[in-house]
Amino acid sequence: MDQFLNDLPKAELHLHLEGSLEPELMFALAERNGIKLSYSSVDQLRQAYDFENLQEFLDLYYQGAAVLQTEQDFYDLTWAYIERCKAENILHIEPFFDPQTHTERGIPFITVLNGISRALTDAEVKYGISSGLIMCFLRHLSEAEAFATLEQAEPYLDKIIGIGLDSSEKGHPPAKFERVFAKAREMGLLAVAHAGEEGPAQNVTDAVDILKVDRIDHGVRAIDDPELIKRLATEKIALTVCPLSNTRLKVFDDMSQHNILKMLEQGVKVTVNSDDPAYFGGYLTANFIALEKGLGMTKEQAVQLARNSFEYSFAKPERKLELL
Ligand code: ES4
Ligand code: ZN
Repeated sequence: MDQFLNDLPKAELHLHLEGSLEPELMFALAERNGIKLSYSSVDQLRQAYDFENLQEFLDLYYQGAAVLQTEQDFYDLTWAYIERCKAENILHIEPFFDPQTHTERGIPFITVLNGISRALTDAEVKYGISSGLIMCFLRHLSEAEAFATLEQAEPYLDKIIGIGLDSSEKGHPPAKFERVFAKAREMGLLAVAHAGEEGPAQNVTDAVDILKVDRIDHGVRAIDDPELIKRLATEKIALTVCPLSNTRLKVFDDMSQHNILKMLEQGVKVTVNSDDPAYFGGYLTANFIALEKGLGMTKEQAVQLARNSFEYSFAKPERKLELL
């Protein structure tokens, strides 16, 4: 079954590039850039990856991203993820990046974007892996800062297919970014948002109704609102669910408690994703394997989940036909 899940053709629709920064690469980049990390070894750093909630993770994740300085650093980060995609038969990707994490520390937006998009172009040329890059706003920062980020992206809209919303969900509801999302959609960008990860089902409803997103990231708390579950199913609003992330951040106590297959059986268009694989103990195949071991996912369910990842991707119609 493990080999079957690895070889199953898949797309990944919820992956933070900064969350694919493995400790080994973090140490190598720190060395290359003359930065001192507050951990003395890769092992010591890995031991710190023991989180009680989303915020504890985010604190380490933003700290780790500080080693990323040059365009080549962003290239190397993205390329390392693409090599994993190649190894796991991931044919299409829609990765996220958090420009504000970098521009806030003085790294130019274009340095970040050029490094990432050069790697994505190479992925297409060398491996035939198609992609669409999604720029996320940090929801703990202000609306004005999100607008400024959108403005920085404006000359490069050929390199970005959509916007997202991530970071601390509690205290930062979707409505805070209503106007930024409206502007981005006017500019022709697609939209997604993290909602219903740690926050309530209402955030999922609001992301759909107020931000008018094309897809929801996580969305697992939608289960608390049966009418919303029915609506997500009938309106085919897909959820990018991240099983290992949810157990590592204690959204669910144990994989046996996860609701992804329950939602699948209720007709919700759920997909499997790895979120921040360097921090949560596994890439996409590992997430599928965890669902088999923890929830008894069948081969047929795995095939349906992988199919959903193609169907609810933002790939161009002609590419979708090849993938499906
Ligand atoms: C994230 Cl798991 C998760 N949730 C919200 N924001 C994030 N950024 C990176 N990983
Ligand atoms: Zn995420």
